[in-house]
Amino acid sequence: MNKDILNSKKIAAEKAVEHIKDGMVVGLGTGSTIYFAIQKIGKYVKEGLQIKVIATSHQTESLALEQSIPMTSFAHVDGIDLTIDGADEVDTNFNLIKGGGGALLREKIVADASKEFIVVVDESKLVAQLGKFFLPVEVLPFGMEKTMQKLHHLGCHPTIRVTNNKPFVTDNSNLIIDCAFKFIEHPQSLHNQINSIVGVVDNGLFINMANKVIVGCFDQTVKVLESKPL
Ligand code: A5P
Repeated sequence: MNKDILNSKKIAAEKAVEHIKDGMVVGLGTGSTIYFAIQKIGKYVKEGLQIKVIATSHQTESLALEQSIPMTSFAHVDGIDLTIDGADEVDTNFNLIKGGGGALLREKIVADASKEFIVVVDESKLVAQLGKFFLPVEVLPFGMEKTMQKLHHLGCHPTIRVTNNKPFVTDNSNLIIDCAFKFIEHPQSLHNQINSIVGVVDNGLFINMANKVIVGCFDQTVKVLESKPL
């Protein structure tokens, strides 16, 4: 990955970590931006920060454990104070496409359970309209051919995500169908239409969920964007 992009991800992630306070339950997203947040949190934990973390993927869980960050689960906490996560696209209304790393379902569950949801991105992720990035949809393996046809009828080109010549399997033992829409005019209604297809578990549109977007710019400055009240 280009050095400027990596550094922009790093400064955005590290800025978000400044919002973590002692005693918090923190949700941690998945991906290359969150990697930098985990490294910074690990440093603070070693210096005495007292937090508990819920991870959105096995990948994030192992990275957090490598840093000796204390983990917890929904069985042990009532809710999450703050979640920090990346995104694949962010529009001007703070609607997101997520799931490029395949963790969208757990990411949405964690974001939904959070009092505050901060999104961290490099500036290339900011778009006027969502949809240039394919929309990831998590589906049950059973009947996925039928599910895929129904997604096609919504006006996209759907393809099953493949890694190393095998279908990509999520942490929930499901598959990901990447849907190329090119542009998404009405994110909320598309979200609802997709999730009403039998066989779909969830899709990567995160509507009205982010409270703050922290953007790492290529000139190495950081912008903190606050969501407008609804
Ligand atoms: C993981 O499933 C995704 O939702 C990521 O949050 C998203 O793809 C951003 O990833 P990067 O931080 O690697 O760009």
